[in-house]
Amino acid sequence: MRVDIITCLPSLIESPFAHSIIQRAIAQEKVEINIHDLRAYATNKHRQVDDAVYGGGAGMLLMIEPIARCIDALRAKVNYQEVIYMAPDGELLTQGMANQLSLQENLLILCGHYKGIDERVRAHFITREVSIGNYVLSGGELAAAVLVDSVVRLLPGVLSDSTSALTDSFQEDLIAPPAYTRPAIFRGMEVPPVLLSGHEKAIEAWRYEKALERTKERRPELGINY
Ligand code: 6GU
Repeated sequence: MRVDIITCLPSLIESPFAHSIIQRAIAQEKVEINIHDLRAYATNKHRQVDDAVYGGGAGMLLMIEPIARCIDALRAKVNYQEVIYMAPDGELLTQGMANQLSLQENLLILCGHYKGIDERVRAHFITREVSIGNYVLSGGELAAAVLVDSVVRLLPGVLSDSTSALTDSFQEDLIAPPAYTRPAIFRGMEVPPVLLSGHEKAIEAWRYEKALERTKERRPELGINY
């Protein structure tokens, strides 16, 4: 997979990709992540990428011209299945959306200011708008990092145990069951004995039951029909 990210704050979004699972996915060439500084596509000598809103009002909007130049330059080389704009009023990111995006070859992601971008960008360049939740962030960068993380970890070969993505919370609309590691007893707190029993079938049944219980208790809206 190839992911291109357009931002006017490149350093804000570099670090999340420089660690752990995503860093390894990049090193193993399962994904290529390219960050593009919008300022490099500015047209005036001040490298201006935002301007005041027509009609008045507070805040600055990202201008269409640098964005169009940047997207055009990228599109001349790469065929993107989706051109995503990170926006608080976009479609809510779900595990289902991450699964679907993980099947694509090339994604282009545009991060905006919190006041947003010129509406003509949304109308003419963007194929999909994504939000990571019902709260407002100061820009799209952190949201883009969340989106990319949720997608890249699903790419084949990225997680060492290939089944572990399938047992995540939210796959199958279930919350993951409780999990334990050594020691078996800590200050009198015991690990459920079934997990130490070695009975694979019994363990699987226990985990499924706990996953159902947890989902009902914590996130009943996720419910599949039990
Ligand atoms: Cl994608 N952007 C911003 N600015 N705020 C958000 C968001 C995105 N998702 C939730 N809040």
